[in-house]
Amino acid sequence: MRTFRRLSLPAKIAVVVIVFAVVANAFGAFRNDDGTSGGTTSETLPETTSSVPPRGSADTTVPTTTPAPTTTAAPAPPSSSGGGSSDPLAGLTVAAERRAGYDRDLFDHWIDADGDGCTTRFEVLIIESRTPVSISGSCTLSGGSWVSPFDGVATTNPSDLDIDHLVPLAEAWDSGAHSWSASRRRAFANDLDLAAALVAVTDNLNSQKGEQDPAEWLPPRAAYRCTYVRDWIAVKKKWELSIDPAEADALRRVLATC
Ligand SMILES: [Ca+2]
Ligand SMILES: [Ca+2]
Repeated sequence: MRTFRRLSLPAKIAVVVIVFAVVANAFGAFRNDDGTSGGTTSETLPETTSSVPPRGSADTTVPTTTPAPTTTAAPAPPSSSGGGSSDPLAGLTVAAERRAGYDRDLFDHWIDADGDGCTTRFEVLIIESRTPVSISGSCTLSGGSWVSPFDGVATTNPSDLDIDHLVPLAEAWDSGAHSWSASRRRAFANDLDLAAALVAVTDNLNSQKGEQDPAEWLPPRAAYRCTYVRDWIAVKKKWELSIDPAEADALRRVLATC
């Protein structure tokens, strides 16, 4: 300080200018080093980091959010599990039978619906004859020939044949007909529209079958059983009759062999 006092005014000014220049130069050096030197000062300068988002965090989060790999895992439709739609018993209700109140006379059967003199019984014989049938008098048939599907026995004598309700009247009652009107029971008992509903069969087999369903009785002719069971199902479906659990098992058991 003593030497500074001894200096002349121009010299002092020169010293001040030099000192100022050195200091100013030093500040300039710090600013230029911000981007390159990466010293501790660069981390504290807010100007450079404010315009650019925090790089470290931004750069790592972007790539993790842009890919969406979840869409490849989503489509997994197990719709190829067919089989349910091919169930031959689909649409049938499985329920316990209900016998209370049954009387065969509640089914008005063997009517002459079209008034031509031939009852339903004779209509079936005429339809199922394998040869032309002549009808005379009060529906007397001649010239017919039949083969009973239950046993394969052929006959030309219609009195050897019974007309079987494939689903017996009692079975129908047990599986839903108990809640029907009399006219619906009559329609069921005289169903000529569904070929499977009424079948001309050897009379003693019709008696043997009685009121039994496929869990209890099947036709003796094994080659016919698949048709018998399919026809049974067709009748039950048409008339919206239920099947009992044992009956359902029997139907499936037979169908598995077809
Ligand atoms: Ca008739
Ligand atoms: Ca049954």
